[in-house]
Amino acid sequence: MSGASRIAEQLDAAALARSPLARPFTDADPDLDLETAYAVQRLLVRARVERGARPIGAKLGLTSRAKQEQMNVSSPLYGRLTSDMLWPAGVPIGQGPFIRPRIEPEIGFLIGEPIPAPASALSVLAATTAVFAAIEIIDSRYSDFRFRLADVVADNASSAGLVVGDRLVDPAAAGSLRTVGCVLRIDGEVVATAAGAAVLGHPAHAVAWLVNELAARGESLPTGAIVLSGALTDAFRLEPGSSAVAEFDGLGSVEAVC
Ligand code: OOG
Ligand code: MG
Repeated sequence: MSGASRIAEQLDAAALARSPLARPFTDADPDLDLETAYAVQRLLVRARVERGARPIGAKLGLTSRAKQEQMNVSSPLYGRLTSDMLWPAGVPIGQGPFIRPRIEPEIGFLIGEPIPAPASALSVLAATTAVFAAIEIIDSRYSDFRFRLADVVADNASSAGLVVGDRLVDPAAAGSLRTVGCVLRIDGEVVATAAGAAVLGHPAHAVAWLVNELAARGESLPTGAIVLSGALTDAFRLEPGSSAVAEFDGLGSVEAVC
């Protein structure tokens, strides 16, 4: 069995059992490389597809300074989203399939046409059918979210779930995503605020980074893909019985209820 298959098997089993791995792989293998880690992601998606899910898009992670500082990892990364990760807005998620979930406010993109590489924020916006408010639910298959870059890439960038707002906004009508304001409330209390520029200067720039990274690995975003451009703020633990609302200027709001 290759290194990637062995790692994928352990991560998949940890997710299914809701039982985190005690140590990240780089503790024993500090040389674990990013290509192996991205190969692990592909195997994890394959396992989900074999269980009936379908790929729906991708997510950026660690695209904001807030998140990089929170996780002590200084490089962006991406992961893959599948249909079994979608949760309806406002409907209690309960424990769901998660170990210790956290929520993040994000700006979502619905991709309407192929984006050639090298991509830019402008070419991404030109190919985007709609932008929308989203809450990403992240979870780590490593105990206490302790990992280095290669570990978290292998763990599909902590992908676990997403809740999507009900307003699809034409990017031309959305105003500048650089200055769009975001307010995150948990149980009514404002816990964080940010602007779109928190995400690599402009959320569309983060999507362009993703397109270019995928192209370097011979991949591309299919038409109809959903892309989460990365958290604007820290991630927050969502306790059972509580509600998180992310509100964005011009994009409306979205609620995740635990
Ligand atoms: C990695 C995933 C981070 C984001 O939006 O920054 C992420 C993690 O913090 O576990 O999804
Ligand atoms: Mg995220």
